[in-house]
Amino acid sequence: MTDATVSRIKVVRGDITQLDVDAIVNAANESLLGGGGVDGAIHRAAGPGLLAECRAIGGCPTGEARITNGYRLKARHVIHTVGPVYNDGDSDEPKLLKSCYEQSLKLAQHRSLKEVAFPCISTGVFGFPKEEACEIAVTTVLNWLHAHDCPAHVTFCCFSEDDAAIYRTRLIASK
Ligand code: AR6
Repeated sequence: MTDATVSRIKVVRGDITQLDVDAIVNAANESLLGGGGVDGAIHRAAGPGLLAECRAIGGCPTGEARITNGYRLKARHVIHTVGPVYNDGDSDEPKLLKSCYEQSLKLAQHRSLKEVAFPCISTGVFGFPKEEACEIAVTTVLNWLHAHDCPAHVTFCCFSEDDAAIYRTRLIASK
C-alpha cells in the first residue's frame, strides 16, 4: 500500500462521542434502538432526536449501514452499522464485518463526507477476536482509500490503549 494512502488513516485512543468529524460510526444492533457499549454512549451523547430518527428507519440487517444526523454530538452524522456476533468464526463473520466497513464508507462517499471515525466494531459485546477484527478493518479501509478519494480521512477510535496498539502495529506493517 502506498504511504499516501496509509497517511489518510489516523489511530486515536479515546471516546468516539467526543470527536469533531463529519461522521462517527456506531456499532449498533439490528433494532437500531440503542444498547450498551459504544451504542449506548452515542445515544446518551446525541440525545432523544437520534433515537427518534433511528426508530423511523425501522432496523438494519447485519453487515449493512444506515446514516442519521448527529444531533447533540459534535459529529454531524452517525453511520449505524451492525457487526456480526462472533460465533465460531466460520459463520460468515469475517465477510459480514468487512461489509460493515465497506457499507459505512459507501454511505460516507455518497454524502461527500471528508472525515469518518470508526470504533472497533463487533469486538466488545459481540465477541469478535480483536486482532482478526483489526486486520479486516485496516485491510478493508486501506483498499477503499486506495480506490476512492472520499472520504479523505479515516480515524480508528480505540477505547483502550491495547486496541490502539494493535491498530498502530498493523498500520506500520502496511507501509
Ligand atoms: N468510544 C469508542 N469506543 C468505544 C466506546 C466509546 N465511547 N465505548 C465502547 N467502545 P461494543 P459490539 C468500544 O460492545 O461488540 C451494544 O449493546 C469497545 O471497547 O460497543 O459491536 C449494541 O447495541 C469495543 O472496542 O460493540 C449491540 O447490541 C468497541 O467499542 C452490541 O453492543 C465495540 O464494543 C454490539 O456489540
